[in-house]
Amino acid sequence: MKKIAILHGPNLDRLGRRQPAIYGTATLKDLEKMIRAEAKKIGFTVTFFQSAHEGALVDKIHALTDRGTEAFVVNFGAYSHTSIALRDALAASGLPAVEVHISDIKKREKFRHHSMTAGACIGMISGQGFPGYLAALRLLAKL
Ligand code: CA2
Repeated sequence: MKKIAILHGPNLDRLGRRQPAIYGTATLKDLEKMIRAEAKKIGFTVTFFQSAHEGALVDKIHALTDRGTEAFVVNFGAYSHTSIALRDALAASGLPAVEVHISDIKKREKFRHHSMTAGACIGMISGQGFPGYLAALRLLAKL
């Protein structure tokens, strides 16, 4: 059974409360329920962590790596576009990671088109809504 950590960045705890046209009406809790159900089907155990703080996410990647996590599914929110620190933390973990974006970042403002952190991931899934996270789990299941 693979141990997977799902990391959520800033503002993802606001899902379902604002901007439903972009992010839908379901909450982070709903998303985690969906992920848990898919993980159970595949035979993964999942843990979740959300923070608005870049350093807290970096520290969590290191701690989870040291405690036996085997892969990551990450949506670092706006930090995806800027954070060399998060990219380095994922790379330092040596673990496979899949980056997910609920919205299609290529179809939004230009400043969202590039992901800094995707460079340390084995794949990026963007614009599939919440099912993108399930696709990320299935991708990791193939490794
Ligand atoms: O599409 C995605 O998943 C994003 O990672 C979401 C981030 C955004 O900064 C990225 O460019 C793309 C934003 C997180 C969610 O923000 C919300 C804001 C208000 C209400 C609900 C969510």
